Amino acid sequence: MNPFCFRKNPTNPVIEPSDFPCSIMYAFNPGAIKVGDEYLMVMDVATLAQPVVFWLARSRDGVDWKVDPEPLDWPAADHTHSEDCVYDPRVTPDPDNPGAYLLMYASSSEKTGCRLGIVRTWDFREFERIGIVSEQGNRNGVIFPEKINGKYVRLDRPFGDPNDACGIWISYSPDLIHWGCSKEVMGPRAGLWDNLKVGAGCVPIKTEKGWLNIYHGVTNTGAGLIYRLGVCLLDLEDPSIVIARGEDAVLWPEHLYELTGRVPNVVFTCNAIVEPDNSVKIYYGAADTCIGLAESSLDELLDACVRKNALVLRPL
Ligand code: BMA
Repeated sequence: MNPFCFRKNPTNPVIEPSDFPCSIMYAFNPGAIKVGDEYLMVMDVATLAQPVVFWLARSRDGVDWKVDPEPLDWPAADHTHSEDCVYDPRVTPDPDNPGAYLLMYASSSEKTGCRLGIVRTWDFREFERIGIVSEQGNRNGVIFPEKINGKYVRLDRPFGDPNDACGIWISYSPDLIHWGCSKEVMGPRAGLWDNLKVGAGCVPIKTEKGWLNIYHGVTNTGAGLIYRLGVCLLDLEDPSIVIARGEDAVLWPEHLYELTGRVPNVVFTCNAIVEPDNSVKIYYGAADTCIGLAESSLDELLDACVRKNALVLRPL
């Protein structure tokens, strides 16, 4: 069994700030999907003047990307909230509207803090606001691609003080606007690579064995945080139940473009693309500065969900 289940593309980073038609500072944390034969990604972009906005890029082969001339035409916030900055878009096919997509994202404002927002789009040009759907102090929201027991389901990561430990929670909704029945799904693990914070990464992938999630885990080294990715499997009918959670990280910062940048030592993903041959692509933010591509397969990721690490010290 190969412990390195992701292979990073040798041409990484596949998108970097110099690929943009105008000067920007950083491009990272994309939500990426495949529509027909075309790959699309909506990414976080820090412009020279503003905090983070969303920007679209397209590709025919998943490696060479063409970045749009301008940021997305993002709908203005209504009177109910303010939004200075948007980031970390997760793109889910809309379970009720074939051909449409829901973007769940972090909506941040100096006045009201960070909350989760949802918009719907049919063409990635126009975006219809569904609403701001969490309390203050929440991000890393991910909507499942199917309703479960008639309800929309999401994972998210509520937080208090940004340096406190936090875990992945689940909530349910009849209409995408009102969410409830929230409970914790999994938290950090003492002694392992994800011992401080864990948050949902990609939109969950339905497999015969359960909902596969590639999640991020954070550890504090004393000299700063490290963001890595791991895998877990949630029950198909009741995704608040964790069936399996691999002990090993499956992707971690190791190359210069992942180790240095706006925020060093970060790999972070928002979506995974399953190809017809069951290979899996993730596009990931590297050091909150540029974007890498890593490839694996469903089989390798499912194996990684049940893998123990023989070197972990266990109580006698
Ligand atoms: C998380 C999010 C991500 C970011 C990561 C590392 O909390 O804010 O957007 O990539 O921190 O800075």
